[in-house]
Amino acid sequence: MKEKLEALKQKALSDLETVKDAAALEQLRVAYLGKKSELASILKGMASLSPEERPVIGQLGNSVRSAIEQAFEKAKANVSKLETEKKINSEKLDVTLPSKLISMGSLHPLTKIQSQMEDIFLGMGFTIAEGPEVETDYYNFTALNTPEFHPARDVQDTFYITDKVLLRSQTSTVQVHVMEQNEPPIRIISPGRVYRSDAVDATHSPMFHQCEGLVVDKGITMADLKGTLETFAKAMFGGKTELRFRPHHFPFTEPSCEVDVSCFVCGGCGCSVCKGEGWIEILGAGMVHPNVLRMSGIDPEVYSGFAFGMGIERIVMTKYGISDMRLLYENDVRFLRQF
Ligand code: 2U9
Repeated sequence: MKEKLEALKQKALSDLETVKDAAALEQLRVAYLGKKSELASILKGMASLSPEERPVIGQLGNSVRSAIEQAFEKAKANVSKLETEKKINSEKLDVTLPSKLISMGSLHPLTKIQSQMEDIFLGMGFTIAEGPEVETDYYNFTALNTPEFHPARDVQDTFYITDKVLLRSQTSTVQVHVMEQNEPPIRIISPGRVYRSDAVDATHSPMFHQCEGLVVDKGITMADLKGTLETFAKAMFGGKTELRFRPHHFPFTEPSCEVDVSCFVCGGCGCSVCKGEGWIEILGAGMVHPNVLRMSGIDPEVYSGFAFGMGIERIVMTKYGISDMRLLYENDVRFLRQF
């Protein structure tokens, strides 16, 4: 029995030393240490031994078991190491391989210019005000000194949802809400989408973008308007830009003007961008009409203000030399990739 146990131990240790994977290791565990293993049956057969032999064989049996157990633990650690190495090798990653090309998007030119405008006005202490694109005719026209049947409603003809509800034709609607809800001082810009009942062509679209501005406080004059717009124009078109103010008429401002910048391409000598004029029209502006202030609950005897409005498409087209507005809405990546 002694020899049998010794032989069993030698065989188990040599098998465990060469085992390479977890499944084979489990088979060895069952074969050498399991309930139905040879060792178990030898130890069971000890009952038939003489009382002198029993403790000797018992002790030997136990030492064989613990030797096999120890060898098993060692083999287990070895197998786990081998399997980790195998996994690492099979999942090897070559970090030096060239990566898949990620195509980078870019901001739409309208978004780009709008955020440049926002940055410039934020830098001058303005805040950005937003409001709904669906409005009542009161906020779009009446509150802006353009009552029902006023001819100025025609030039801003828009899309009506009902008799009184429409798509805003200017973002001034937002500024009326701000005046109703806040005491001056007010210093806001309102960029956003506006709608007009216009047929599509190279310079018209039934939807376009505006950036309007409004300042209301005590003692605001045309000088504040000129200074603010000059700072804006220099930041937008370059430090050498000069402004030209031409008298104009808007129902919501009095006096009103249109504003041109000296051509940022030729500097004013005349070129194809300014069509030989030396000047490019960029916006309309004026001192807020006293009726407009009064209708929104601001006393024109105490406060005055200036306002301005510009079409973002127009600025984008002049800055980038785009001759057809439709390109801005077609989402052709060959066009958009250029910005
Ligand atoms: C309030 C009072 C007055 C906003 C102004 C203009 C002049 C203007 C046009 C530019 C090109 C519209 O997009 S466009 O067609 N806008 O010329 N807008 S003054 O005046 C306001 C705004 C809000 C309460």
